[in-house]
Amino acid sequence: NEQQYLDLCRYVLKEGIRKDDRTGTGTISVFGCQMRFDLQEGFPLLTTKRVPFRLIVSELLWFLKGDTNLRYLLEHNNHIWDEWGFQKWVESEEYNGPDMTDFGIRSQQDEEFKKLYEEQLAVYQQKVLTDDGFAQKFGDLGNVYGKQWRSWEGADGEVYDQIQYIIDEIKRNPDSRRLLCNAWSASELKNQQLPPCHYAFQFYVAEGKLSCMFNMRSNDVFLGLPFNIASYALLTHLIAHECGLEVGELIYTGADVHIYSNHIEQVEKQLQREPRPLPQVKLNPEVKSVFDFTMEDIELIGYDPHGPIKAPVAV
Ligand code: THF
Repeated sequence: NEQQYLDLCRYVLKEGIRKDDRTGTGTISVFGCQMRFDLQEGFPLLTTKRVPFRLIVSELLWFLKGDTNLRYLLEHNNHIWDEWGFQKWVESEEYNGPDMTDFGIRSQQDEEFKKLYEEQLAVYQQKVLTDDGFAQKFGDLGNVYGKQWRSWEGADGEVYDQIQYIIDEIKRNPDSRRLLCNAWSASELKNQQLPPCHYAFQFYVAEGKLSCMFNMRSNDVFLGLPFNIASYALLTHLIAHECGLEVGELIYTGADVHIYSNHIEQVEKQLQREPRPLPQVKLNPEVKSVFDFTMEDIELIGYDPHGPIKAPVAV
């Protein structure tokens, strides 16, 4: 199971082509990959480095609430999206602190700047948490995943809940080939701090098991992909739970699959490690609806990973 991820890392290191990117970091990249995880074999959270599961849970619950504001994530001590909201603030008229142009790349190259950046980021986080007006204006990432999943605005002016549709349809017509959620909307790209990376996913029911395939246009193999696999595995568990199904397979399809040039040493370190048995996820049986889960209702059992490996995120 995990071996596939490690093989994908090896493949990108070996065959990847040097390619510049939006963030100015540089990547090695391949185009077009697929992996399949049998969810019956265990929960696909990497064991060759510690992956912070609680961040995956709070991010997924945030999507499922239809929320797009960082406040919820900050309340759960989840900082994986901070940079994208921060960017909105420092590029606005209202920001009058030190110049933060290209803060992502500069904070990695310049120690002095990094201090200034961390100060400003702390100010930003505090304001999002405590100032409602500020949070509304600068804490919101725009019409990102939560909005598209739960309140898609149709060309007809109606609002569509794609997750509810999938659940209703699985219960009514499990053989459906339309169990699909699309987060990519041509008319919304300008209203999103970052266009969706995992832009669509589809479910499939056979022999009492729920499978899921998710598609990624762009994928950061070292930092993002371990999160994305675990997130869609968990979503599959939640929906299977509500619909009274077992879990089946999780299938990943990636397009521009890349390793950032400043993650290569970390990947090589990880590749030295032996995978350990996979953990299991346990859901509170009292909770019926996917939308009612809280952090406490989702438990990870038997996770015994190797140590964490740190790496800078490209913004
Ligand atoms: N941009 C880039 N460059 N990579 C991504 O993976 C990514 N995402 C989301 C949006 N833009 C992206 C954000 N998801 C981490 C994990 C997922 C992220 C962003 C960052 C991260 O830094 N993980 C650390 C732990 C961080 C912590 O403990 O706070 C790790 O070691 O796993 C892909 O969806």
